[in-house]
Amino acid sequence: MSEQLRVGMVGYAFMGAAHSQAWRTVNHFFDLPLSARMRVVSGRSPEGVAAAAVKLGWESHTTDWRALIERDDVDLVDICTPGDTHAEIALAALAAGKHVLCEKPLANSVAEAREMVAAAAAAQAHGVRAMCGFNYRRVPAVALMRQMVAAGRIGTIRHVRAVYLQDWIVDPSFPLVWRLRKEVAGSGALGDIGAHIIDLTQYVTGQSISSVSALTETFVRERPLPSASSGLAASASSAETGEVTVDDAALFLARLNGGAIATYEATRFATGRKNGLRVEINGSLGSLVFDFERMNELSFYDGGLPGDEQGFSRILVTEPTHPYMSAWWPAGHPIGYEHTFTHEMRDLIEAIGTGTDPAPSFSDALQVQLVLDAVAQSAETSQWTKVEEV
Ligand code: 4PW
Repeated sequence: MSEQLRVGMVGYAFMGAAHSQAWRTVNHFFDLPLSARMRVVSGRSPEGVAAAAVKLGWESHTTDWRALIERDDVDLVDICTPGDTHAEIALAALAAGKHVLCEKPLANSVAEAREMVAAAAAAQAHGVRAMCGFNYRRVPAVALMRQMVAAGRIGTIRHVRAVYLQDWIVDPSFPLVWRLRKEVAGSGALGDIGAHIIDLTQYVTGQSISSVSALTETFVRERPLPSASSGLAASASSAETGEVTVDDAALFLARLNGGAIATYEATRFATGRKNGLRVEINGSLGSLVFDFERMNELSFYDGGLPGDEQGFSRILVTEPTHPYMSAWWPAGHPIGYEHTFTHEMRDLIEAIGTGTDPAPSFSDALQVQLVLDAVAQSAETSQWTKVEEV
């Protein structure tokens, strides 16, 4: 029996459920230096958190996240709350000497993110680790894409084309849930889903976004107030309305510091697209394409093949030799969305257990925050905007 990593999770909605599944599963499939134990979950509603603890598999529950952090039997604090509370919870956890996993985007502002990076650096001196949860990095096909780019299989990168398309707020009567309020969410499609494709493309290419030219739009500016706010799934609403204070869509052009040029589109108004994350990279020797709707595949165009053999080929990323896949099923058996979180916990436990720094670090996540900030600024000023250095 390996040593335990005792987890306290704050928040139990969509992300909380995804993280719980991963904590429950990770040691049953991966051989790791530490064994995750789901000690306590916290949430604001006493009935809600009690029910969530039973349903999601937590040993105990509390309505007080500060008490959760103070507990001697908690080694790691997993933050699954809306963005407006990330900084406060992470700073308190790091000060208490707890490892931290924080959902993306890291914070609601660059200032908060900088404070979190400083706190993580100070805690690291005492062996405390901090990571931000960009789960799409952990899709095996995405990890393979990064390996192939690094191995030079598509040569020098010229173009990056990234979209993250959803449609859950197309209906103007959809209520004003927390994701549509700037003071809670920080931004709209930009930070919620744009942050994913920013992180993913930088991770895969090994290049950072250095400048952007952006536009954002809010198509529906007033929405009914929700009678019960429940993130993406809210349904019932009241007759009273409130102002939407975030972007519905964000589009931008970018230059990457390795010479590539890129386009990004993040929207919640792509009617018919439920969770359409697609990234295409064109290099001097070939191209790679990842589409989350076919997450167990990677498309590869090898320009080095004889002309009459050229064309996009489909790599089925289901072999034990592919990243993360040896832990799962025999060759040819696909995996799903939830596995990305299990892989996230795997990487984090491995790092903590071996005393190394997990990625993406808070500093990596601050860099994404700086891109988000530059995009918002560029949209506001209609000017090309440089991304500040970390
Ligand atoms: O992190 C993202 C969420 O905030 C998710 O991967 C998809 O977009 C689903 O909900 C939002």
